[in-house]
Amino acid sequence: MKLSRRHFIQLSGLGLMAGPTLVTASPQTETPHQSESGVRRLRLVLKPESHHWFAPLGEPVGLWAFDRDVLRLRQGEPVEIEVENQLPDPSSVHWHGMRIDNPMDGVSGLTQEPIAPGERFIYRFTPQDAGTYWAHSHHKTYEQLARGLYLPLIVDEQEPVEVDRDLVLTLDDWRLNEARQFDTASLGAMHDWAHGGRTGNLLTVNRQLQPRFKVKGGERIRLRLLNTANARIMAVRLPDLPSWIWAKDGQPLTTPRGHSGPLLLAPAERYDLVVDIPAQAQGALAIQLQTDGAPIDLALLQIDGQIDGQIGQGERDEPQPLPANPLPQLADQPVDHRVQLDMTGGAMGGLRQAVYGGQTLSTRELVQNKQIWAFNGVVNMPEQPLLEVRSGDLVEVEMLNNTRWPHSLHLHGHHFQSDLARYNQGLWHDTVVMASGERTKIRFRADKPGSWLLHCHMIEHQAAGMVSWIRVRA
Ligand SMILES: [Cu+2]
Repeated sequence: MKLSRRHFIQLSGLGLMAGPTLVTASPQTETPHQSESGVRRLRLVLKPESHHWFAPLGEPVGLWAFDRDVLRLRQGEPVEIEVENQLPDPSSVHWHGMRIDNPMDGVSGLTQEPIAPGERFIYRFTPQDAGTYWAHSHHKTYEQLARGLYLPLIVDEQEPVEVDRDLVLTLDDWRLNEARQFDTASLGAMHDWAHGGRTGNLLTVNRQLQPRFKVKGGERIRLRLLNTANARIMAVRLPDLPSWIWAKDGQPLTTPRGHSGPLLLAPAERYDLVVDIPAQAQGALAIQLQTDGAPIDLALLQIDGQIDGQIGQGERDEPQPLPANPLPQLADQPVDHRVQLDMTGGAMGGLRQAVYGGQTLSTRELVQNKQIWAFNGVVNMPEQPLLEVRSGDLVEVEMLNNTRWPHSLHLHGHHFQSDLARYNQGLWHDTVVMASGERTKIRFRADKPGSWLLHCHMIEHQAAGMVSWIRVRA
């Protein structure tokens, strides 16, 4: 079975009748608060969502949020982020795609204790890589992510990149009930966990319905796309304009690649694109989600005049590559460790038994424990890591998707390369999507000591078993 449109569940028109929201400005870099030591100090609050953005029904029910829309950091600038938990439940913050020290990785139960309600935790790190990342809860993630506990995280290059506009589009879907409220009753539903995960019936961009982004004719735009959905793989159709892929999962391509057609974003994947708006463009240009039926408008680029001067009047030169990040290189090096990761289970997967908590259980017993997916015959976190390596070792993991479902595999703390034909060779990833029956070899240099998760980012699959870890010794 290939990744096909039948994975994209038909959306109802629920909520999409609401009027579009006009977005007038792109998120700005906030004023830095630097201490004398040169460390920038920030505070983030996890809290219940205070305003309703999808239905005018008074107080929102069950939605959670960070207390800002976007977090912008600067490459190479040390940062100290105090996270305060004002939620009724414990939580933690994972900095997805950031190559930082293991104790700052934010995985509750592995790299830290969860932050209790009313408590704080200070995350300290220095962003090594510029690019598009995100922060999200890594505690009971299937629930907290669905409730909205995520935040786009932009790391600005040390020298500004030349574009006329920088837009961040955070794509998500939400499941609403018949009262058009966030559906809390179905959180943790086993049917979702055993199938394609929790998909929603309402699409948003930056937590808004069909926002309009003002742009000008002649502009060159950096368009950052990020899929924060729990489980929905999105095929995004861009307006038919000169476009290039500039970066994947934060990491620049050596040569920007011209792009047309739908762009597939599995949960947690990001793309940075360059999009040139023709000088004479008018009206609104739609960014759409491809579905089984008619495409759905996710957001609109609203043309609002033209930029001044000569630049942008004609076709522009192809974009230069973004400055490279200091990734450890892989080319022409002998592999130190090879290991297989065999994915089994799920609905129609024929899983008979698997090891859970050190015991071999039948499928029925597994389901009683809400477990149904296995890595190498083990469901959920094994006591022993998938692999134990030394810092500096080159690692190859051969991943086989022996299930009937696609999966979005994420490795913490490292970027890797994959030989999947779907992706351009040489691309770096922290997350790749694998179709049913597919296999890929991923390679990375384990350069950070600690315990690093490897899990499916269709996050119900992680909750129901698809998670392991790698130990890197100093
Ligand atoms: Cu999965």
